Amino acid sequence: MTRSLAVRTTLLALFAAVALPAASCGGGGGGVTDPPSGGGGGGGGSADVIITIIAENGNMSFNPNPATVNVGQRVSWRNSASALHTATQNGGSWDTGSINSGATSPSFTMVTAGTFDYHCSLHPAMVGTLTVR
Ligand SMILES: [Cu+2]
Repeated sequence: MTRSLAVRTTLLALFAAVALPAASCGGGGGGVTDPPSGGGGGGGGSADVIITIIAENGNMSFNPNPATVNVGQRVSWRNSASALHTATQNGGSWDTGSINSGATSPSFTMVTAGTFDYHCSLHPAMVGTLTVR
């Protein structure tokens, strides 16, 4: 009895320790993008601009590159290469996660003007630039 109570208390403490930093992190975001809308209607196909991942080929990996979009536009990356790739902003403003060959990432709404460099987290030599104006 006493033992199971202690175990439960420990689990609660662990949960709180994990949950609290995540909660405070959300407040300090101020990022370039709105998070991808979780189940917001059109799914991954609702992007205004789609950047194609061509191949693992340095600064020729993404097309167009550099790409330019307007503030408020939604951007997705479509992987036309055969391997898994990502489009990961260098400062962490967006990260598509692994995109399967032939698949399109969720769309990210660009809410801040600026020039943003990104790369593939699986192949760091794959680099691109997205300008938001
Ligand atoms: Cu890659």
